[in-house]
Amino acid sequence: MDTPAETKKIIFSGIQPSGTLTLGNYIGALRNFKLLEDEYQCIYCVVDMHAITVRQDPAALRRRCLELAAIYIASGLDPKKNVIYCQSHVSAHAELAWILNCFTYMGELQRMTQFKDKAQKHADNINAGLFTYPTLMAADILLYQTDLVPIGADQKQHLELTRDIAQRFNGVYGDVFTVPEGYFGKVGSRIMSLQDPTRKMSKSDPEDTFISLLDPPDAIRRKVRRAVTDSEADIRFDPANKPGVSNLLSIIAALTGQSVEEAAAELRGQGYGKLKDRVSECVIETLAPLQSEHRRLMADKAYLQGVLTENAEIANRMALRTLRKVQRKVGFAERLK
Ligand code: ATP
Ligand code: LTN
Repeated sequence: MDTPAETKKIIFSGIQPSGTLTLGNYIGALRNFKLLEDEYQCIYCVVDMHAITVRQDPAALRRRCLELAAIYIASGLDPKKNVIYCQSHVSAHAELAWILNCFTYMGELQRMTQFKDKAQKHADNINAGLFTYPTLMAADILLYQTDLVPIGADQKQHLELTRDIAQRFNGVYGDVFTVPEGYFGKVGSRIMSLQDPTRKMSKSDPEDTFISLLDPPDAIRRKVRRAVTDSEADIRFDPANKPGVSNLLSIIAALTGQSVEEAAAELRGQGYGKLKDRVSECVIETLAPLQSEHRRLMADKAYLQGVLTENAEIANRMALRTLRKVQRKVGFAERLK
């Protein structure tokens, strides 16, 4: 693939290699990545620089970067049509992030709920990277003149901030950045933890709170069977009063294409055991082809490394166009080469 055609609109999204992806990542983000593959030029990034805002084991992080690239491909994304690469391989991300830091207010960053959550979870390591995480995310998106960003509901606030930064910068220097829109799936844009259905499912939480995309069928059945519900026996979608049951219904709806009401109607009167069996069945069926393709890809690391290298070159060419323009606009000394 050459530098992508200029006529197509751009999609950009990223996932952190901070653990094995969860069913929440899949339903909220990954499965939407493929929907617009033909209409848009899609760029999917392994955001390893974001991942180190929380302490990572180096060997595990390196392995998970390849694992995530394999998951992107196993979910059906063709690496010849989609630009799949690692954030740290394209230095323009860090360079633009610095400039955008100078266009972002402390007060804006202090309001970010992800920062507040993570600062609480990692009270011993509230580093500056965790605080400025959203300006790096803004750089990721704005570097590629992105039109659309498929993400889960938890990232809406970061996307709003990205739009504000872009508009602020454009207000000073003219139309430098495309102002991106979010793309949220109709159901499942916030899948909740199996153990605490008032919190979102997260890949860096304890094992029994999430279903991993690579969990074998027996682990999926076990985790779903232990999922927290409530003391009634009524199967209905009511997130405020029945968060656990509603979460399970959202999973079924997202994976079958049914509405949550249809999923509830089909199971009405059958008890939570049957509801859970249905969830496990849908999840196992959805993940089986992804898992076997992932296994096949992980056995060929040279291929994965080749994909990442080639695509980083394409991403780099695209990103530099924006970065050079931004550097000129803010008044950095001219480069002769
Ligand atoms: P971490 O726990 O390390 O912060 P995470 O599981 O929250 O990670 P990210 O890599 O931050 O995952 O997110 C990747 C994508 O998945 C984002 O678009 C995010 O909005 C989406 N996502 C994450 N968790 C959920 C969830 N529980 N439900 C729906 N979408 C989700
Ligand atoms: N911040 C996101 C991951 C992320 C991202 C991005 C998503 C980093 N850069 C650019 C979309 C576009 C998260 O924590 N889920």
